[in-house]
Amino acid sequence: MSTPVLSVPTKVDRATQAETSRLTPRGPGRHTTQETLQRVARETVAPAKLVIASHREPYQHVRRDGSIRVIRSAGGLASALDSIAQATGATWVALGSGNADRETADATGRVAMPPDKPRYTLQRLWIDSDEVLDAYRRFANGCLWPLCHVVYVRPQFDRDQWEAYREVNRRFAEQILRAVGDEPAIVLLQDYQLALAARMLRDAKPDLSLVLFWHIPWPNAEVFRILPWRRELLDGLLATDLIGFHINYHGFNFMETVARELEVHVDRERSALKRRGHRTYVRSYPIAPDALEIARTADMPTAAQAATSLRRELGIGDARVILGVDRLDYTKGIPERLDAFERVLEQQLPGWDNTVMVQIGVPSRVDLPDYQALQSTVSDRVDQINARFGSPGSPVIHLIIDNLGFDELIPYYVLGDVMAVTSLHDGMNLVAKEYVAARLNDDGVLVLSPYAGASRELEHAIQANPYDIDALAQALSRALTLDRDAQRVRMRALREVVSAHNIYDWGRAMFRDIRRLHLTPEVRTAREAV
Ligand code: GDG
Repeated sequence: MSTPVLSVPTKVDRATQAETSRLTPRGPGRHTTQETLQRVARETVAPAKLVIASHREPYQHVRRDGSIRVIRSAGGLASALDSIAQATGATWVALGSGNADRETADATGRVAMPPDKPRYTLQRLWIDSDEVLDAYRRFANGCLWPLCHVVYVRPQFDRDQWEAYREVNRRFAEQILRAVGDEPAIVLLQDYQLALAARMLRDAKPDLSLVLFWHIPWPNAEVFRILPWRRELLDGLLATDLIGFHINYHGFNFMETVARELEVHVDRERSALKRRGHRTYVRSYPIAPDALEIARTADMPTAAQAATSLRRELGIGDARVILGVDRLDYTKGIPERLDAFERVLEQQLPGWDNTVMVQIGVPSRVDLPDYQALQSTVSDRVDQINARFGSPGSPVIHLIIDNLGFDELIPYYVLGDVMAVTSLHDGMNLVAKEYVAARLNDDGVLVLSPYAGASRELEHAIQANPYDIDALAQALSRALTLDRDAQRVRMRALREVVSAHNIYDWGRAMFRDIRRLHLTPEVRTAREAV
């Protein structure tokens, strides 16, 4: 699943295929298990050390009602990285964020994880100044996030925030170096919060193998060039040996941006950038959920029962359900989705009758004004549309602002007849793939924005431009009226795609490339010695 120029085929994992055949259709090949990923990671890393670094920690300690609980970070990405860390005895550096994090770690912030069966070290990092921490977050989420997403929300350029961002990256680099010591090591950096750390690490310890995965889009060079500190940021990223994106297009944009801003040799043959003798490979690794785990949960009788209870609790009887599940983020196109549904209702487009929308909005970045504004816009629009088309006690849109557990979320996927993913821009969008993974009966329809990375793989979704409200309304209407046979044809094709790659393939492909591109520490060291 690794592209662009090099496509790396992986072997069929036969044991898993047998197990998955009932719950997931036979995709074009294979399914990596957690164990396979762990083996590949171990083989790749040994005898070096592995350090993972991310903004968010995999486990938080939280004190509530007098007792301390461990909360595991939700989602497939956290669990894949957790398996890698466990298999390799890694050190994972992340910001401490739980209110009982300090008292549960040792004096240097180290704590053994997972709590019940310790296999690796979580190295918590404390940034003592709230001001620096806040400014770092604001730079990441108020500048880099809108800049990379091209959603016409003006990025905030603030020198103090940039400096705080650099400072927090420096603190990450320091902690990583401490974890590495004198040993050869591979460092896996996660995302746009850590763009500068690689350069600091490379300067301090040139023999490190540095890999970074960028989870959000990379815009085109023309958009990126407004960032006042673009050269330093790009220089930071070019200290990596390998940088991964979800789709080729983001990688191409990145290469183009670097070529415009810095003196580099663009090696299209290898899909790499060479600068001052150092080569950075650019690859795509489309992320995916654990489709089997989702299918297993959706297959449990409790999921169907929960979906039925939801119908009762929401009072929606046998109405068709258009579902939305998103962090409350302006990149997700939630107001556009509401506008399109309103148009379906006002124009009485086919399928309008006996249809409701259920929108789950997970609160996010609530300290930033753009996010507060979005939450009010969404609530106000829902109220307006309900006042126009609903009746007391039976709204046409149910807005649920909550952070649900994984087991609570799956019944919504079972409930949704139409899933609307209308991102204005999105690195991948896991929700689209999770919905497909949960549709065991091959029914249901996915309406998908072409600006989500997922649209590259999910070609059998009904795709519609979320900026074009009429087109989106037409797409919803079409989805609502698609007959069962047509649903089945599309959903089967989608399910083959989603079951062909899972989150473990994502990690495995990266480790394979580390080996195949000769990026492991011992090979790097041998090469440099020649
Ligand atoms: C970034 C990029 C890229 C949703 N509601 C609840 C909940 N979720 C889970 C979903 C899904 C995840 O959150 C959301 O992932 P997305 O990919 O859709 O979006 P971002 O959060 O913006 O993620 C994105 C991703 O990174 C991975 O690289 O795909 O493009 O923007 O897994 O299931 N989880 C829980 N409760 C909820 O209420 N527990």
